[in-house]
Amino acid sequence: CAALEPASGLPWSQEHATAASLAGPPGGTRSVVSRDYSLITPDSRVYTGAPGWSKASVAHIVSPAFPTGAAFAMFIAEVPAGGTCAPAPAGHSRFVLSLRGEATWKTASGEYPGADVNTKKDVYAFFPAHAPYTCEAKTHTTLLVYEKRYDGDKAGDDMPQVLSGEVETSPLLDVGVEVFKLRKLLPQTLAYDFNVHVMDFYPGEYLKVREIHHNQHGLLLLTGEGIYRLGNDFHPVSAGDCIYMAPYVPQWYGALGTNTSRYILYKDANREPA
Ligand code: UGY
Ligand code: MN
Repeated sequence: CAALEPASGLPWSQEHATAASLAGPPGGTRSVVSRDYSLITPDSRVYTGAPGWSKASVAHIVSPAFPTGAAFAMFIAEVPAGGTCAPAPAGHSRFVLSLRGEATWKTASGEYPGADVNTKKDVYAFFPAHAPYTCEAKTHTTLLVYEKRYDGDKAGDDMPQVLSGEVETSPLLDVGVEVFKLRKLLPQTLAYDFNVHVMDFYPGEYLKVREIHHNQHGLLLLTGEGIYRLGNDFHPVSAGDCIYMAPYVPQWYGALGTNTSRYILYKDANREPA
């Protein structure tokens, strides 16, 4: 079936893999999957066609298939020029961050006038579960995608909206005792049942709080390198690495190297622990 043909072109993540780890010993990888977290480095990613997407290939990083389940999905999609995306599964919201390339997103039949979105590198977009849309790549685009079945129970009449913006122009937020720079890309209101954080650390900076919390995370390290603590394990990490954190897994990051570490993460929010 044509829709399941893999994309042409070198996946973004395998460009990282060439430098980071494909040159290492055969069979060696920093990737690890444990009961309550996974670290998936670029050399371990497996791309496949995805139903309803044309020309595209996706690497699933987080999904309900994780041994202890996951409340959301995270994947990286490679969509060559002219390729199209399927919408999120029925009842699911979708957040995308463009890692490179350009794409247009149109909501169905003008139902949400003015809500059409163009994505290019570092532009993000959010599509609520009730707003169907189509997507076409103008140039080869690489997308980080988060999807979650929408829990509207607490939202009342406050409906989530189609949103988009640029990471860099999204405002910096107060971080209390912490030192990293923090952006939250979605509104902190009951209409939204998760948020997406972007966090920047200069080399030598680290999380003051050795976090343990009920919320799940799906993280992509966009730039830099450092040490990620997951449970009792300390992992060297570098740009391109992805991490899933299950509820209550101890977590901590220390930035090393010479470049700013920037990571993006999914965090369920605005609901009681379920
Ligand atoms: O908001 C958070 O839970 C975030 N600070 N966690 C993390 O960076 N691992
Ligand atoms: Mn956290």
